[in-house]
Amino acid sequence: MNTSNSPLSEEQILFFKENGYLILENIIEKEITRTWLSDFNNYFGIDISKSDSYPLKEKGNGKSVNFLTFSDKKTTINNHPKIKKSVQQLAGKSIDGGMEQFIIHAPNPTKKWAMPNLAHIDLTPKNFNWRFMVGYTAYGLETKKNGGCFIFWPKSHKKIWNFIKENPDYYFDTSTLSADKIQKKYQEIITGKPIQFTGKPGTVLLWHAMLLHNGSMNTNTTPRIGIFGRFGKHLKVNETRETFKSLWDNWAI
Ligand SMILES: O=C(O)CCC(=O)C(=O)O
Repeated sequence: MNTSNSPLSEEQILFFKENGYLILENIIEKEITRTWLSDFNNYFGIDISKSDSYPLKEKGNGKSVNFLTFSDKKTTINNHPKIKKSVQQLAGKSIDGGMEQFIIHAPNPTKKWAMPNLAHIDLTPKNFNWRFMVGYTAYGLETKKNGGCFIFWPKSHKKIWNFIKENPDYYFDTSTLSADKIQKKYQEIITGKPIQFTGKPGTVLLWHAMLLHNGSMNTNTTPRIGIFGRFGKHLKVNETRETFKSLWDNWAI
């Protein structure tokens, strides 16, 4: 990785196209990842070292919560110059960051880790006039195996795109089926071993919008502090989100 306007190498771009994800190690500076931790502490009013009393609700993957308060917009990943340039290299200059959030999975060390029952792709709401292209995940604390990792199925972006092309009833943008039914179908067609994204703060996982993924249980002793966001393009009048001519039709690669 270099620092020019084209930070990604050809190998990285090919890897992203083939696998639907790309891991950028140590791309975010420590000063920034530290602010995420203090945002987390301020939000809960707790000290990070006291990991047994997070005021979180029980959900499918354990206790989790979404919250949206970044203390400083400059410290969000959407605005990070190296990330933005990398995403622009993949998806073109007119891409914008949006829908950034923290998603926390509280520690649950007394439980036995198990795979999540369901997985999904992020269906951008129909009335959201945006072509969602690249998602990202980063962590505020080092996240190890079974520690509430973001789980994803490599190469699933291609299978899901091809499936929708052949089965337009399952295209979320125009489908009359419920989101639940659509997601279940996507899950049915994906086989193979998923990957738990483990990493230190500062490392960012970029993922294709149609990559099958989910959160997972955190049976370790530290909270999973996830920072998530999405990059997409605002649609012009009468522009559709997908042409289904080529998977990379609206991309720069
Ligand atoms: O919490 C996670 O690791 C996954 C979150 C997720 O699936 C999503 O934001 O769509």
